[in-house]
Amino acid sequence: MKLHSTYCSLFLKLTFILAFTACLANAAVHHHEFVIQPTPVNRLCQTQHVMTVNGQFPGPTLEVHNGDTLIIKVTNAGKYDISLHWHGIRQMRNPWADGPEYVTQCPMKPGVSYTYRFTIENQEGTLWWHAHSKWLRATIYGALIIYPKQGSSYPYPKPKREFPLILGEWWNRDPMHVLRQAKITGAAANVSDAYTINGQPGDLYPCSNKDTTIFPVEAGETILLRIINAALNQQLFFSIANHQMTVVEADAIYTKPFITNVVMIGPGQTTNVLVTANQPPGHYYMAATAYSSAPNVAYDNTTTTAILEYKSAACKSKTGSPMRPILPQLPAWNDTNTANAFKAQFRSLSKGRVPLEIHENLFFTINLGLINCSGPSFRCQGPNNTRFTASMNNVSFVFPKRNSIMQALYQNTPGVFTTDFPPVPPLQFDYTGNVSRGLWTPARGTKLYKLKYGSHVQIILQSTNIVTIEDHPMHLHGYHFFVVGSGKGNFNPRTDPARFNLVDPPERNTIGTTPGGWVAIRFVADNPGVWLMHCHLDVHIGWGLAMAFLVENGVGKLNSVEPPPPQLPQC
Ligand SMILES: *[C@@H]1O[C@H](CO)[C@@H](O)[C@H](O)[C@H]1NC(C)=O
Ligand SMILES: *[C@@H]1O[C@H](CO)[C@@H](O)[C@H](O)[C@H]1NC(C)=O
Ligand SMILES: *[C@@H]1O[C@H](CO)[C@@H](O)[C@H](O)[C@H]1NC(C)=O
Ligand SMILES: *[C@@H]1O[C@H](CO)[C@@H](O)[C@H](O)[C@H]1NC(C)=O
Ligand SMILES: *[C@@H]1O[C@H](CO)[C@@H](O)[C@H](O)[C@H]1NC(C)=O
Ligand SMILES: *[C@@H]1O[C@H](CO)[C@@H](O)[C@H](O)[C@H]1NC(C)=O
Ligand SMILES: *[C@@H]1O[C@H](CO)[C@@H](O)[C@H](O)[C@H]1NC(C)=O
Ligand SMILES: [Cu+2]
Repeated sequence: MKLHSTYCSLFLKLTFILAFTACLANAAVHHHEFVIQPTPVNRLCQTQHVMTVNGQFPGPTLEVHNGDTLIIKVTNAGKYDISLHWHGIRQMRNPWADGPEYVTQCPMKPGVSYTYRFTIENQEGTLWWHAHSKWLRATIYGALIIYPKQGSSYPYPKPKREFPLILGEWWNRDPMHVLRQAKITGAAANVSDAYTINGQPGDLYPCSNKDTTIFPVEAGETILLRIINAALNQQLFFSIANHQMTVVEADAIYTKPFITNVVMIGPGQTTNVLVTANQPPGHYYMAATAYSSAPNVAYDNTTTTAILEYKSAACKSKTGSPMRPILPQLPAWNDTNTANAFKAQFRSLSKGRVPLEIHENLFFTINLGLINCSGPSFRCQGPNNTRFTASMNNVSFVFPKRNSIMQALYQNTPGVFTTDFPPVPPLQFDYTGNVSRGLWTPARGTKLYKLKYGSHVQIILQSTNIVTIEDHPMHLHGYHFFVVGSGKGNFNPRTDPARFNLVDPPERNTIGTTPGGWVAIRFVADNPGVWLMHCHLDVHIGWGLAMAFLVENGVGKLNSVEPPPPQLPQC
């Protein structure tokens, strides 16, 4: 037994060295410089001064191969504290490069630079990067495309062309001002004035027509759209007039291909689709509009468009009849059935790695909430003189202010966080029923949940009817998780697990809680560090809809968090 394991570990080490050498032969190191700076951007007939990277909106697209290393020097030449997050990158043993402010690093103050260094390990597909400070990600985001390792290819026919298609949200104000107003009033922040595709609202908005994003195709060819939802606060439906889409990948994991007329995508998620230009040459609108799962909640009801343009039809006017593009039919804003049916089609292409034996059986309620307000009335503009809040398991997450959790952990600084996040709700109630008003106000805290290295974790994310039911796109940093099941109403631990898909469940980094229902996820805690889990609607994370895991080190250096890089920003 002993001999065998020594042999195995020797063998593993050898394979590791061989693989590592092979990697070195092929892997590239990409250097980038990002300067955060105020930039005038003209949209909807007016100019806003918003923060961008290098003056670009959306920001630069990063293109790498699986196995490559990125070294990105970020300089904050703006007026707000900021940090950047490489959304979906696993950052194995390297939480220092993950980015959420006050969690894995202190933000960069104006004038400060910080260099993010990380290597892509066994991930390929579409991810993205964005600011992880306040509402700065409204304008600070870009695509992060990971091609297969040099010499390997996609598990689907190579498309003729590829395009990032980034959905976003635009305010006729500096988004930081919109956030500030909401922080003062306690009410929900103003909804956006437009949605955008690659930064452009499109033909249905004023003063936008001449800049509408165009996706050129040759008749007959198949293209790949790398759809990213970078919107701050809104799930979106996306369709292309007269063209079907074949979903092949989501959140940088290949899926079993399936055909659809509509994609529903939550903030934080990515979805790759193949589109074949098999229609009469012409111009076809690609459009996105809100999927708003909460009844009675204000949302931006506008529609953004781009144009799929057959090259042979390019010279003809896109507006003059009969060439005016056709609009696709989009689902109604509240079409939860279509959203759920779309989500239900995802299957992972590879199978067999789902953890079957569970060591940590967690149950997290995802709650909005209200705080009864006694201050001046301008600060109590939530429903019936309240302020909005949100929580998981009744803990409204408070981001530290004087240190980051990772830095406090590494330096053994007490008083920054505790590790008593509850594994189950402190109180059981009819989660999706009529929740008594007395239960709507959560406690506050910077509470983490500790996980042993390598433990098998299952979490039931249960949406509740506190204030309203809603689809919350829950994002876990540092991991991909298997989505093994979902359903309506309250999770039933006796009957629901029997229906779990443990064969080929999709793997994601962001999944919506079924509105008025639950979703079950599993992962192996093989990445030590502090990893935030939160709702990717920024309006909700600001109210405290977050928690963090502290995944302990395993045995030996290769299973432990790396030492912090030089020049980590200080708070
Ligand atoms: C929010 O919307 C209200 C009503 O339309 C408007 O009066 C206010 O100026 C807006 N605030 C911001 C910060 O955009
Ligand atoms: C969108 O909302 C605005 C104001 O909330 C309303 O006036 C308008 O009719 C709505 N438009 C559509 C297409 O529903
Ligand atoms: C969706 O909203 C419309 C009003 O905009 C309403 O008539 C319809 O009943 C709603 N559908 C569902 C499924 O709630
Ligand atoms: C506000 O108060 C009214 C009247 O008591 C009640 O009908 C309504 O449900 C309350 N709204 C919230 C969100 O508590
Ligand atoms: C919810 O419960 C409260 C009392 O706890 C009651 O006043 C109210 O009518 C109930 N609402 C519904 C829709 O059942
Ligand atoms: C807040 O006020 C409501 C009545 O408006 C009451 O039902 C509830 O218990 C109060 N919550 C707290 C935490 O005081
Ligand atoms: C949350 O905690 C607060 C404060 O301890 C308590 O008043 C409230 O009833 C709790 N609600 C739930 C849903 O556990
Ligand atoms: Cu949310």
